[in-house]
Amino acid sequence: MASGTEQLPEDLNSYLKKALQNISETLNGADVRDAAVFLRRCMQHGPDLYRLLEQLYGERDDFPGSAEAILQTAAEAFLRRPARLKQLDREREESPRWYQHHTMIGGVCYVDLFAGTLQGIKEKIPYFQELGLTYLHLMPIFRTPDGPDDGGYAVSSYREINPALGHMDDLCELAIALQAVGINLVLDFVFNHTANDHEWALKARAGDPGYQDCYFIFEDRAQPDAYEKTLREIFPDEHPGAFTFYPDIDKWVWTTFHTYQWDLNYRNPDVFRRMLAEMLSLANIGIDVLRLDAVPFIWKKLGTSCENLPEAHTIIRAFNALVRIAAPALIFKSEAIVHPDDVRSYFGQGEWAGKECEISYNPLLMVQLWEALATRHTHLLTYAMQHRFDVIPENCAWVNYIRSHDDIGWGFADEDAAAMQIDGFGHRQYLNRFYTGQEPGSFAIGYPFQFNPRTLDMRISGTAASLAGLEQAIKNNNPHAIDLAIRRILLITGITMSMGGMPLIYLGDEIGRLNDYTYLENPDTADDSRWVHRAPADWEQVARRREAGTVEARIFEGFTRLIGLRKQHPAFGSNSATQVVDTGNRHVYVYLKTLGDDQVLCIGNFTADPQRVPVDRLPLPGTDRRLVDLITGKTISSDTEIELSPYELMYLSMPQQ
Ligand code: OTU
Repeated sequence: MASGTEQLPEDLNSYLKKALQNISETLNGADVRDAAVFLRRCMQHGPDLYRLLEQLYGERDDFPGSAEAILQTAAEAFLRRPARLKQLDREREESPRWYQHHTMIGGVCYVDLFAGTLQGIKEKIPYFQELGLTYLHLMPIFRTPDGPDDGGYAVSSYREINPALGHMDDLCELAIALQAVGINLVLDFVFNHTANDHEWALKARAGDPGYQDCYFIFEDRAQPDAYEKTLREIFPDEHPGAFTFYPDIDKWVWTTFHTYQWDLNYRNPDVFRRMLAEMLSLANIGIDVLRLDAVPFIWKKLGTSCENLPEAHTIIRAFNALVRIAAPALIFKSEAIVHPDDVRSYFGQGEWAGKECEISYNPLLMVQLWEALATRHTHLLTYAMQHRFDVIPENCAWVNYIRSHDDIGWGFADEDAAAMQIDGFGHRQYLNRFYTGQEPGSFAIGYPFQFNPRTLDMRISGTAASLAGLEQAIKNNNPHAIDLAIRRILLITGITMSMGGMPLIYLGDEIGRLNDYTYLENPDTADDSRWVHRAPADWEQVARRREAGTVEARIFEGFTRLIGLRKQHPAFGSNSATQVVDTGNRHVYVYLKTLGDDQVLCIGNFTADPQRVPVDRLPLPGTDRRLVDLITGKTISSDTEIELSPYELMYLSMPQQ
């Protein structure tokens, strides 16, 4: 074990040598070129990996043996990697930033709800192509417990597909079919917890101490009570605190989310190694992006919130280094729905910038868009984006979205709100009232999720269309209100398409899917309002996208127009500059996108009234004021001000200098 940094090089050498000796036998069976590739990557990423593993596990007696075993697991996975993926590895090692391209368009769905089975998803490929998708996230598809399974986020086996959806062969076939048409496949890596009937949990429940050490299992309430002093309650509706009593073992188990989701103990290097094996076996199916579910929670320490701890980052860095060695075509997407500073930290910071998750959900943009729609004011949105958008490592990218399968929690920074003279707590209460339809003038139909009577905290469920006013407008049979709702949806969607990063469509939103109340009839879902926005696809409704004048056609055409424009404009990709502009009009949101010669000025009106923006407040280079709106094709006639209709979004093309 290393006792000081001055000894590191020697230790590192002996670690790499020993580890490589161990795997040389395995590699002997490999193609000479393959073995050379593996060794080259070990030399490149091994030093980082060793340092990271030493930080995590160096104090333990089983170090560095545990670190050698980890590299051995990576070598074994590398050897099993199919030739077509090794080819992709080579391509992506040469041009690693494929996910930043302006042609990237993401979609996400549940397999069962969208198309029944994996085979069904394959049959929907033409639909994905019609939309222009290049990234498809299928929500959890692995075996889960009978009964409630948190929409698949309680995984019983990472190697078996949920039999209702198909088999591993179907997934492999689908991965190949998607690759053939240029659609990247994205799956969840639910690695903070397993289901309580995962093989390891069953062995732990049977009393095996080795497996009990894979989880956090306590004899009595002493430790749980001590931890809970500083923990946030995540699913308070479901169970208070973070622990669940299991009578069969007469013990308390750490369950951050549902009672049947057991948190994994990454203080045990064997958990790290086993989960690495699961991760790389997913990579070897041909997964392009792994969504790291609930990443803030993976390390626990007494006396802390057990969220976003430094070791959580160390684990991601170590996993990333191992992926660069064994399956570099794969990238990570961070799912951290926390304070914006913490969200950003999962891209990696300082010397680790760009070495954790290459892409990340952008929950801040999402909540700010809904915030601006409710308040009809853009100053908080503008301020937050000025400070927090264009500040990520250059090899990274935001994933911008308006809705996901989860709830909306008002995760703006209280500091940002305060800078705009807004009280964060009061503002969240207002937004909760607005989106549950309790605020006068609200257009939204949404529902509370996980109301916590102690903190008064709650989050919001509902589809994008219902939250944007479409459900209410249709109920009231009000064509004007329908028009406004469609404009709201297209306004915020158009911002996610153009601001920089990759847009992600929660499939169903492209045809204005409304809330669905049938979940209330099913005891497995009735207690979780998120199911209101998780309805089975209605393919008759989807077909109406082709009937001119229907709501579906209007929304779908809007989406495809925006997607088409994104695909034409390199400035809408992730490697362009974003200048968010305060124009003095607090009802419009303005940003300039620039990449080389390509410049587009985007202006969105967040009110149901017309808005005017003085041209001299806009960052227009030179004196040539001939602007064309790419969305409508219209030329802007006035050279003193730009007028926007209700909720209008313009993509103004800038004259070439
Ligand atoms: C994620 O969400 C998933 O997206 C949810 O669908 C799961 O229920 C959950 O993990 C457990 O697997 O709290 O309300 O900071 O906020 O991981 C959603 C991240 C959640 C958490 C997030 C979690």
